[in-house]
Amino acid sequence: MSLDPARQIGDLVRQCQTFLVAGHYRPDGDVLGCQIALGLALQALGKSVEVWNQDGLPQKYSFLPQSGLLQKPPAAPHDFDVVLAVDTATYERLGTVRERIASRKALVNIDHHGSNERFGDLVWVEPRAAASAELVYRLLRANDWPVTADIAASLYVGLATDTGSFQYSSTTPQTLRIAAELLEAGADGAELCRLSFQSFPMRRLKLLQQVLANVRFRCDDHIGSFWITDETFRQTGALPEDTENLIDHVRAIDSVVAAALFEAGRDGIIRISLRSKSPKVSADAIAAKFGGGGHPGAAGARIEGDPASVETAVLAEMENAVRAAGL
Ligand SMILES: [Mn+2]
Repeated sequence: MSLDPARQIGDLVRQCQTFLVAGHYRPDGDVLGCQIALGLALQALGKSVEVWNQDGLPQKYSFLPQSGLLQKPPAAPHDFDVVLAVDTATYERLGTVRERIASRKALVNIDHHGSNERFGDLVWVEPRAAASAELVYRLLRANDWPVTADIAASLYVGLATDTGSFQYSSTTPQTLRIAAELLEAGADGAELCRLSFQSFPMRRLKLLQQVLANVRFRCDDHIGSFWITDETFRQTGALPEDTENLIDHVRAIDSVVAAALFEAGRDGIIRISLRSKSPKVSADAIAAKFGGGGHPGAAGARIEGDPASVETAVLAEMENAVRAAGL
């Protein structure tokens, strides 16, 4: 007999006192919304809570209510009863947060990535959820924990950003029902979308100008790709956090089926972001060939190697996938 994971996690929370809410580095709206919402919910239950992300809070998301709750991990390791990892497909993706956990009695893994490695003592992975925010919402509801207006706003941002404003095929009736309940709980949908999608710093436009001037198409314009390098950041004054969703401008071209962003870092690692618009082309299957993962519509990988060879190999896999789909 398997218990409802939301109830199981609830039982564990009721028995424990000190918590860490952790999430993946290079944070996006979903992981940040989930981390803050869970942190607020645990605080409301009278628990002692830390909310840590290796990269801290990106400036772009400082509008999230009570966002100061989310901190970079401190230098000295802490002891916890429970570590909750949200929206994090592999334990490695917690980054430096891992080193600041001196001890933990239990590790809980709440996520919606199909590629999740199922690490931890209590694992709740639902690839059909459009965002981890759906799972966090269900966790709160299943245990009758209050969904305050601030919690609702955080989770709404998670849903809206991971679904591209409810456009992607990951959006289900349940996604929209949860979104509706979050609005009823006090989230201001229009305002949160304005802050998430209509409030970019000017430097991101400079980045976009440079990116758009350098997009390359192949395979009958079904594949679009571009590079971002240190040089790009230097010339535009943009920050790594400004690259979130840039790839959507390439994805949005009618002929494009699959899009790739290549990012060369100082560490010799090439970070690739992949998007697919066709149910016949799985971005996560392509990413998996390079040790990465994600969702059918959006995935990524980190590859060590020479930039030109990595680009050639990834584009070849994308072309195979597009051709195999008969496109
Ligand atoms: Mn997510």
